[in-house]
Amino acid sequence: MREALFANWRHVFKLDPDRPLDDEMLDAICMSGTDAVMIGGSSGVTFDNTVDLLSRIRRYEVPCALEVSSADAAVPGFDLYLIPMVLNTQRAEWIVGRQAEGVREYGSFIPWEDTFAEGYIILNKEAEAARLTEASTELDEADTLAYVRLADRLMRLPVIYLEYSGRFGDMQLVQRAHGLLTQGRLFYGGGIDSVEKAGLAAAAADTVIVGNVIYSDLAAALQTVRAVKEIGQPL
Ligand code: 1GP
Repeated sequence: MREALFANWRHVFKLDPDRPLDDEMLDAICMSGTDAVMIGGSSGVTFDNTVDLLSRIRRYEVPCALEVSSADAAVPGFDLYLIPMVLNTQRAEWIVGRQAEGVREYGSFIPWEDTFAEGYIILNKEAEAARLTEASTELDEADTLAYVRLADRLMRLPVIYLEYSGRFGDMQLVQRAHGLLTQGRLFYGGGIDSVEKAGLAAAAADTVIVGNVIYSDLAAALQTVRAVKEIGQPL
């Protein structure tokens, strides 16, 4: 098996195809030096708006990944497909149910070599993804680390994603989670809106995902790239 495309990604911008982004802003994102652009969102992601955004990003060399939350919006032509499995959901359909339906429907078209599971652990109860999936977000540290270990050691998932979307998380916890991993890569996302937070997240996680601030303060979003890259590796 060849090395996964994301094996060395440190910084990723996550774009929501349901939110407007003009050409100038998209140019700045794609030329920012980020390692990749990921398209994803908890709601409003459709085949059409995903195709539209992909075709605009394809003018650039930056790798482009699709986080597939709905099989209907699985668009061909991405460099990488990431399939979330929400480990702390109370509804089994978000662990493997919807994924199984997608495989049943599109199995023969799935580029398996470029498709990887992400073990999501959602820790912000206000996040749209937490509401949608009815995630048990009130986990203490021992619970959270148990999920991390289970994902890494038992399920051997290639990506373990600590998701605080909308709020900056507990970096000590993220760092401890990182310290437990033996084979998976730790993605962190949530509330990064400054150089300082980007640096803290980069010191704790393998890959830092920056989303919302793109739409609220593009200049601050762009500065996170350098802030992450300056921290060579998580501590
Ligand atoms: C969302 O983890 C990402 O899925 C990034 O979070 O939007 O809060 O930056 P933010």
